[in-house]
Amino acid sequence: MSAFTDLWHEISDIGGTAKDGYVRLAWTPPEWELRTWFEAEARYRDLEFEVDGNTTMWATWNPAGATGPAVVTGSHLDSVPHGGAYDGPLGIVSAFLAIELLRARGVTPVRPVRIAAFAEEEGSRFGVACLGSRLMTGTFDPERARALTDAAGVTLAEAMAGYDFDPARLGPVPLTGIAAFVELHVEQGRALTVPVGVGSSIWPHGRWRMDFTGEGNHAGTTLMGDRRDPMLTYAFAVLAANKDARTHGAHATVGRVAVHPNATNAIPSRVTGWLDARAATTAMLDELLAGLGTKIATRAAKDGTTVTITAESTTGEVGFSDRLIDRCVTVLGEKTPVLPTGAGHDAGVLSGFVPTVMLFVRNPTGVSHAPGERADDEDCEAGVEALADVLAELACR
Ligand code: HGY
Ligand code: MN
Ligand code: MN
Ligand code: MN
Repeated sequence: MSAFTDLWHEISDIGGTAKDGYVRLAWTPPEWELRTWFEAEARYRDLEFEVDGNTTMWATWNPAGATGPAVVTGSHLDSVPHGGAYDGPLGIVSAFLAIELLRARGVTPVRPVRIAAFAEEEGSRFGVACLGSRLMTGTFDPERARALTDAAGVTLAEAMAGYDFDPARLGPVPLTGIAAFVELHVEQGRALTVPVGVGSSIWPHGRWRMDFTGEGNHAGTTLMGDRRDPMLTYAFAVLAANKDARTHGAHATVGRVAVHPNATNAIPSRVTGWLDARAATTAMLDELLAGLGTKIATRAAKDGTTVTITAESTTGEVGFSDRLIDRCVTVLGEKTPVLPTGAGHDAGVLSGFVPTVMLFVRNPTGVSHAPGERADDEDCEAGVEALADVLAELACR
């Protein structure tokens, strides 16, 4: 077995279901198990371990003579519900192994090299994507974060406190200690046909909560013409989002819905749908949202329902550091593909504050956020080598 398969298998059962992927939500038992693994791994590898106020875990290689801001690599350990194994953890496992490789090569960095594992990257529990990195960079209000609730009504503050984390410590962390951030991640479509590529940019994207209200009533006795059914407005919104995304060359998805009272024989009184929308430019995304807002409001008036659309989290256009992209391509070979992605990442949040770049590892299925997400071991090994080469380039001079 390779060093990669060995370490990968240490976490491959954590949060796994028999046939339906991984459920590793922030501040839950499986995520805690991953946290325990991360800490043990850091200590075993003689890296300094710490957890900051946003519950980001850090493992630092600080060899004698290393000074100044660190080169940081890392990703996240949480997953979407019933997601794949690679989205997030691949960047963490690769980071430990890249440091191992650099040590084996006798490389001595002049700057510390740190691994970061950010919390609630998927926003699968509390709705806000990249919450840990947003809090760190001061782009999300800690007060608002503490009050976020999950599907069971548990607040984020309560969820954190359940693991003895102090919610009062949420908030910005000085970024002056970071010279550069490199996130290695599984590629999430079919865009990469060689083992490793370099990220160029992230599509602007966001999440919008759509609340539809109508009148709950009996399914058998309410005349069809008397109904004020929010499910109809919701269904219209889903179809309109799909249709308009196609005409705008954008992506729109409604992957989550809540219905009240959720009974087969009752016209619902409330439906909430969550829209995820992404486009190549902010102008395209804004145009898509504006058009949809108008169409859905018109439809609601016709249905006798109401709709309110609220942004839960948004990320503008992200372009990674040209200088870092050039250095990655120089180190990895001039033929290395440089590609954009429609997926969001902590790297996207950090790129507004520190020089940032991403490395992508080929995904042979093109599936992500689902159990079919894959990366071949050989490609992951190539990813570790690439990350080690890039860290050496950034941390040794
Ligand atoms: O949703 C996303 O794009 C990311 O994987 N968090
Ligand atoms: Mn993801
Ligand atoms: Mn991810
Ligand atoms: Mn009845």
